[in-house]
This record gives sequence, C-alpha cells and structure tokens, in this order.
Amino acid sequence: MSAPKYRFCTGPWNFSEGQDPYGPTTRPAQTFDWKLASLKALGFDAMMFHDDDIVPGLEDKSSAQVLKEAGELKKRLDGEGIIAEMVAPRLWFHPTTIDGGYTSNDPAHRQAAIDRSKQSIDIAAVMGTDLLVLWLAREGTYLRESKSGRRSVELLAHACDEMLAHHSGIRLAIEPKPNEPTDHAYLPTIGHALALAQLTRDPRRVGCLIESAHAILAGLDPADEIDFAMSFGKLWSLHLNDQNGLKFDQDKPFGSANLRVAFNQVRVLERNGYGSNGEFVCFDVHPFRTTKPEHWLKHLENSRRTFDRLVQKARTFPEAEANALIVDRNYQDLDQLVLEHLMGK
Ligand code: GLO
Ligand code: MG
Repeated sequence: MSAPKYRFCTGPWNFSEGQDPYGPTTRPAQTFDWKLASLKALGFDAMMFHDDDIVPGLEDKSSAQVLKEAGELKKRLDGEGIIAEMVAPRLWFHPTTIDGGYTSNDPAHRQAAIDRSKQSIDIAAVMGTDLLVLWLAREGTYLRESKSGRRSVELLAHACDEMLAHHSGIRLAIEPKPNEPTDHAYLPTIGHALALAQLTRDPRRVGCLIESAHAILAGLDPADEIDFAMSFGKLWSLHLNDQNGLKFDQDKPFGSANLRVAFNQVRVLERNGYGSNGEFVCFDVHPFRTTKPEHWLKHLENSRRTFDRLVQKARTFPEAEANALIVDRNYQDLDQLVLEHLMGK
C-alpha cells in the first residue's frame, strides 16, 4: 500500500476559551472569522461543524433562512479553499434534549431531535458533505430505571432510519462515548455502533467515528477500535486526542498522555490505509485552561506535529526485526524494540 498523505481537520469548538464546570473562561472570546483564519494558518484542510456552528441561533430561524445562511458560509469556505468535513446536530444544549434526543421519554422531544437531525442533513447537503456525525451525548441514562435499554435501542434505530430515508446520499457516522454527560451511554463503543447499524434500513450507510479519548474512557485501546471499524470499512472519521485514564473527558493534545498508545493508533491507520477514501484526520483537542492567548493554537499545532512524527515512526518501524521476535515468541524484546524505536537515538 502506498504511503498515504493525510488531510487535517478541526472544529470551531476546539479553539475554546478555557471554561470548565468549576470556573469561567480564561481567554477572550474569538470570532468565527478568527477561528477560520487560524485553521488556515495551521495548514489544515477542513473544518468540522455542529449545525449551529454553521447557522448560529438556528432554532429561531425558518428553514429557508437556515439554508440560505449555510449557503453563504459554504461560499466563503470555497473562497478560502476549506472543506466542510461533516455536520453534527447539536442535540445536547436545547431544553427539548434534557432527557436525551432520540431516546427521550417525551415523544414530542424525540420528534424534535429527529426533525433537527433532518435539518442538519439538509445543511450538510448545502455544505457539500455527505457525512452526518452523531455524537449521542444524552442518549443514555443518569438513572438506570428511568429508561428501557431495549426500547432505547429501538428508538435509536428508528431515528437512524428516519435520517437515512430523508436523504438517499447521507452517511451516518456514530461517535460513541461510554459516559459524560450521562452516567451510561447506550452506544459506548464501536462494536455497539456497528451493531446498531445492522438494525437500520441501510446498514451500509451507518458507520462510525472513533475518538481516542472515548475509547480510553471505555477501557479500550483506540488502536483496536480503529482496526475493528476498518475491518468493516466503516471508519469514516476520526477524533484524535488523548486521555489520562478514567476521569473527565480531557481532550488532551494527541500523544500527550501516552505516546505509545498514540503510536499504535498511527500505525494501524497506516496499515489500514486510512484516508484513501477521502477521510480526514481531525483533532478534537482543547487548549489547557492555563493557556495564554498568545499560545492559543499550540494544542493543534503540537497534535499535528506529533501525528506527523509518529507517521515517520510507523514508516520506519523495524518490521523484519519485530517479525523475527514474534516468530520466536520473544515478546519481551519486542516490547523493548518498540520503546527503543520510540525513544530514538
Ligand atoms: C465530546 C465529543 C464532541 C463531538 C462533537 C461532534 O465528547 O467528542 O466534541 O465530537 O460535538 O459531534
Ligand atoms: Mg469528538
């Protein structure tokens, strides 16, 4: 397989201002224009969007107005040479999504979530992308007894069916995360996401997006999740970042907590030819809260740099030596070979 050339992407929310549940922002708010210019300055190729990143305040606008504003942004992006990688309905802010979107116990709220998702598909069509990302933030429980797990799976499949029927060209990429904001999510891993695909009217159009931190929060190795998804040809997007164990979702720079885990993600991306069907490498990373405004882009710049360097590490990995150790079942020295390779001379 020829060495792939990667294309990079990030979202407007990844230029965040430092707020956390315990304190306010630590950097001044920036405009969308600044974020777009920064993404370009970083040499990235694409931007990923929530529906209301594209049309702020879309809940209070007519569909015609929403699509008109989306068209205006699309024109601007074309002018800047930036691609819209995907659109994601933001189903976790609005009052109707308090108890979940598609799995809410209130039928009117479930319908509102489906309607908003269909509108996101219309926005995606205007933006020139066929990818709808579903991060199922509140599709889970805070209290086990509050919902039926079986019924929730049926509701999720039904919601996907409605979306698939709405546009024959749309692909759904489910982004699993095991917890946060809910206690337990209904689709915590890639296996769950791809199994749900089989319950829908067109399983070929339901795939997934892997986020490194989410896999780690599920107690899994992100490289295994990548291999699993790519065995089905269903890894349609990727949120690289890092996570230091089982705690709040940290969205650290790629490789920041565990360089070897990052290396193994890059190695399997290389082995599977990720990107050869146009998929992007996205960084869903946030600046540390302590970051000064003048260092605002470092988390993205550094994630990209670490990725590029790990691509080189993957391409120069002593495969023959490793294979000989594998044949000899000398995993002790294989372990050290990996460490020596990562440490360099
Ligand atoms: C949060 C998710 C979030 C999504 C984004 C796109 O944990 O990673 O950042 O990726 O909202 O839907
Ligand atoms: Mg993400």
